[in-house]
Amino acid sequence: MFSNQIILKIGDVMTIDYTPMWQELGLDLAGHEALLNVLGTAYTDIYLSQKNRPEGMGYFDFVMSEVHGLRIKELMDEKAAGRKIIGSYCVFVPEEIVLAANATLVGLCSGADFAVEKVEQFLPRNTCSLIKSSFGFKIGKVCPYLESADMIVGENTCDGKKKAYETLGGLVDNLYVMDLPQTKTDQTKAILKAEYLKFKTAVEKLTGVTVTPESLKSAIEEVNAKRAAIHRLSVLRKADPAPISGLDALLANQVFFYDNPARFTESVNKICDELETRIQEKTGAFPAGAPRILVAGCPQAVPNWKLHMITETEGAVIVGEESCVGERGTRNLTADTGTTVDAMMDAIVDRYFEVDCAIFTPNPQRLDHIQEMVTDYNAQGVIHYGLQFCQPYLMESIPVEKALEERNIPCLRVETDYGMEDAGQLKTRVEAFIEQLR
Ligand code: BJ8
Repeated sequence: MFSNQIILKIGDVMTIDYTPMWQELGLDLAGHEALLNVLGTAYTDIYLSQKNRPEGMGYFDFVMSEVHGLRIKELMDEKAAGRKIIGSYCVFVPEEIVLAANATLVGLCSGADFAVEKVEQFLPRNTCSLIKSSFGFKIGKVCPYLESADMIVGENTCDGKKKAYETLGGLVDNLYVMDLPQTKTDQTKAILKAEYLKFKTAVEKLTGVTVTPESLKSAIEEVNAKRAAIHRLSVLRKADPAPISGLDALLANQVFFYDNPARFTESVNKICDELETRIQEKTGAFPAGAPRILVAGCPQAVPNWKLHMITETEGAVIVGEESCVGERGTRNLTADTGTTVDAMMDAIVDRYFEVDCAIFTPNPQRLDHIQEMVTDYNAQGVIHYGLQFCQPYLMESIPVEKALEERNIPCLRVETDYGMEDAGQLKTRVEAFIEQLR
């Protein structure tokens, strides 16, 4: 896992040395190797040890084994052919605009601790793990996505990110910061449209390609297809027995941000065909009747698999993620009926304005959505996942818990970070919660 190997097809293994590419990107080779070793071990222990996995997960195993190898090589080839790479930290950055201007959007690594001591020279200790991680990957020079990006997009969402981007601007020379509204009114929708138009102009300037009605329509269709495929996978998780583990479904949602969109769509649809057969045959990743849990809260970026691992090791199955690496980020499609760039930009604004991130105030849609998901996915309980020091989601976890309790749906509020120091304590709490659901 995470080695210099390309598996062309089963049984046909070719070794490629990516070191020159990583060197060219300016990665710290020793730090990068240490990171890959940790990731490889974690992936083997957490993912490959699972029982009853769908065969189609072989594709995601392959993607993960090549996440810093073949995928980066593809991006470098795109760059050599004149295409630009844009990195993003948030689902508010519209992939439709990026694709329409002939660029590629990639999610930037922020799911693991790295170079924490150095990071704390730039950020206060009480900053959430996600923000610290994004700095750690930059300062440690271990993220080939970040280093290959021609433009890095930050967004003014929570206070932590807002202020962190001011500092990040001193560490990189290609940061673009997008302003986002924090309330939802007609006026703020107009602000979002103005920001997206500004972003379109910046991307067009970067690529030298003007967005046309044709290119925007085709980009909307491509991103919609990707979202529809991952949503199809989500819907299949409603079955009992669940045809796929929460860990595997989380991985598919994480790969959503890295993979080539067309290939991702095809691979997810293929795995969905397999899951439909499993449902007919009542073959599950977990036995029928296993306690079913919905996870709601902060996004879980690669390789943050901690909560899913702990929960599923205890015998419960996670059936959905109300998260930006999950349904919050993917559930809505962009209307593709517009015929002009302006009409399609309006459709894009409409679509993204529905994202119920906790940075919005008030944010009642999120409470409704969590309850809808509980019903739709037949979840018996909800684990609210909050990263330490994340005020928006930790604040919202209290009304979420209250709303669920009023409906007699048990809710466990978890506040954690990327470290494993609290794994034992977390395991005890999750174990007790699962007992309550049985
Ligand atoms: S749309 S959830 S991806 S902002 S965990 S950095 S909120 S202190 S990540 Fe997010 Fe966009 Fe919203 Fe989604 Fe701040 Fe909280 Fe840290 Fe967070």
